[in-house]
Amino acid sequence: KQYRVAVAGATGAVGNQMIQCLEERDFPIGELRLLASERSRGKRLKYKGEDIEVQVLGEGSFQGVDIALFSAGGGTSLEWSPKAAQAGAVVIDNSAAWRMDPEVPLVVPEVNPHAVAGFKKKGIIANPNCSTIQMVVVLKPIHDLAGIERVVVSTYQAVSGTGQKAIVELQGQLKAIYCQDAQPQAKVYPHVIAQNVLPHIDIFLDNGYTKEEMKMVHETVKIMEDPTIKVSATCVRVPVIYGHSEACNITTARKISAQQAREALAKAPGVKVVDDPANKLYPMPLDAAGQDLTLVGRIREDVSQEKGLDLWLVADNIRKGAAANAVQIAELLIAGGHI
Ligand code: A2P
Ligand code: 11C
Repeated sequence: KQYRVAVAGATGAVGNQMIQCLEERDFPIGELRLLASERSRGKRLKYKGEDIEVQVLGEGSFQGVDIALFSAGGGTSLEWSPKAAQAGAVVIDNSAAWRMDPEVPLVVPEVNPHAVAGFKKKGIIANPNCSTIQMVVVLKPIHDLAGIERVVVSTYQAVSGTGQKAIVELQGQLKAIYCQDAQPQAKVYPHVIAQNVLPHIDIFLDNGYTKEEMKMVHETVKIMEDPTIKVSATCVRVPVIYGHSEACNITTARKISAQQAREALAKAPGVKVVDDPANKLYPMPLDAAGQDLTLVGRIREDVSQEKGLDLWLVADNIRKGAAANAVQIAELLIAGGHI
């Protein structure tokens, strides 16, 4: 069977990668509809060597569509996901708009694949935040083995998480500094990101955390289906283009050795252990970019507590953190006979 697929936000950093993931994974597509804003009217994008004209998202865009992948911002998702579902499509939404809605499943296929069935209530499945996705892929096998009580995570997030405009901004600032002997200008972020590190992602909340940090707290519990897991996060933007890195300190209910954790992770789906410090091998964004596995290394027993582990994980935030995870969810819908 072939499916009619729409990508809303097809011209963006994630939307573009969604098209590439559909192509690479040879998704059974009968018709591919590419949607964006008025700004992209008439633009053409390539899918399997064919030029497809981008259409302006509007009434009628989802008529006859089986699966609608959304990555066009929270406002667009809030307005258009229910309309797409109403028109008969199953929506897989990459924005934060629907993630914590109890009637919308939040799915990472390696962690809670069974949850996709819950799409029937609203016709929408939410794709988690990129920082959460890569962390839960690694937490799941450790939770199954030792029971995770608490995670303290610090992130090192790439600018592509903000979208195409932030990639252009970092590149422009680097060019100003190194090629033009000029002052770098900040527009997308409140400060210059080139040569800098910003402990600020998304808006600040009343409790002193940012919204990005609290997404990691709440989404982890929902995906892992365990409200007892406590998370505290510090989310930081670094001048990297692709690939989010995370330093995780984990407290477990039962003591496990670093080697036991390494063995469980080596068997886990979607994970690749890169942990050979003697040969200077550990996960890095340049190695994680352009592929769909979450790389984990620096796995060690925490010297400050008996039942604790420290580890370092890196994934491509646009692929596993967004586009690839969304396409995997679509594959689960087909495999489960839901569409
Ligand atoms: P456009 O390129 O026409 O502005 P990114 O996350 O890289 O910034 O990309 C955002 C994506 O969402 C782009 O494809 C953008 O289209 C699309 N988008 C933004 N606002 C709207 C809207 N109101 N309707 C449809 N698509 C939108
Ligand atoms: C970032 N994680 O790196 C964000 C991007 O909730 O989907 C994705 C925000 C979200 O900036």
